[in-house]
Amino acid sequence: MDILIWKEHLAHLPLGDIHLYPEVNSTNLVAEEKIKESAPPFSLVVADSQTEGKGRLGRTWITRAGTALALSWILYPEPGRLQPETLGILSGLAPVAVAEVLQEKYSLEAEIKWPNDVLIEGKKAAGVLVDVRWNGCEVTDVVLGIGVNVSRESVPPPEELNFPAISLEEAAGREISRLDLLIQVMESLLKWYSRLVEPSFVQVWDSMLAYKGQQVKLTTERGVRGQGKVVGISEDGSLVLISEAGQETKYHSGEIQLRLVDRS
Ligand code: BT5
Repeated sequence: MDILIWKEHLAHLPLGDIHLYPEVNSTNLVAEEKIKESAPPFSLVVADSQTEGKGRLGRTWITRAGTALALSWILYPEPGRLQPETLGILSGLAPVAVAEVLQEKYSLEAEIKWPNDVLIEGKKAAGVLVDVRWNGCEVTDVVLGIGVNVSRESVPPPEELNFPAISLEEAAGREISRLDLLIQVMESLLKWYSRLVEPSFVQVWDSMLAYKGQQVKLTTERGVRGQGKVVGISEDGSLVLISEAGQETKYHSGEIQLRLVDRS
């Protein structure tokens, strides 16, 4: 990653400060530091590699130098824009932005495994970590962390994975510029952030949903939370499943993991 060249190419985007690093512990942790130092809205932290990349629920995200995108975007939602009930929508922002870029710019059949993994050919190509801070009922700041596997070397060995993974270059069968991808993802994030509370956002998220009509199981660390056929995303960003008895239930993302039920 040539920091000067990357910075120059990102300069036209309506972002806050842009911080690019060869290596950090986690771009989300660096972004939290930047918030404490009063980073302006839409500031961006990007790293070529992470030594302690964070996944959800204390898991680890592996980012090897020169192979992937690891970025964190700082948002300060204006008061009243996101309530606790609509916060689920925010978890769709990054996957929708990334999946749209992959579909439109790279002709990849990207899908979203609710709440926020991006799959290609049923394997994980990108993961998203949303860190939110509250003051009472108001969201004060959000760090949207996105990791995308770009070159084949970005994919960790199978023993390090809890779900099959893939890189964009493997799926596309060609080289992909990480800088171009970063610019496209930021453009898409900016577009969808401005439309987050419009019904069209959830419709697009729903149209990208993986496993529609298939049986899935939702689990937490404490066991199975629910099971049923995937119906879609509801207007608050929750996942709707239908049971065999025809009962529809909504699930909020929180600590949930989704897995396809193997009926063979
Ligand atoms: C995620 O967690 O998918 C969220 C990943 C977010 C990473 C970004 S990178 C920039 C920003 N800064 C950070 O520190 N984090 C964010 P989760 O669903 O919990 O998946 C984590 C699990 O995926 C791990 O336990 C591994 O099994 C697997 N994994 C680790 N690295 C991977 C990779 N590069 N590709 C695919 N799977 C991976």
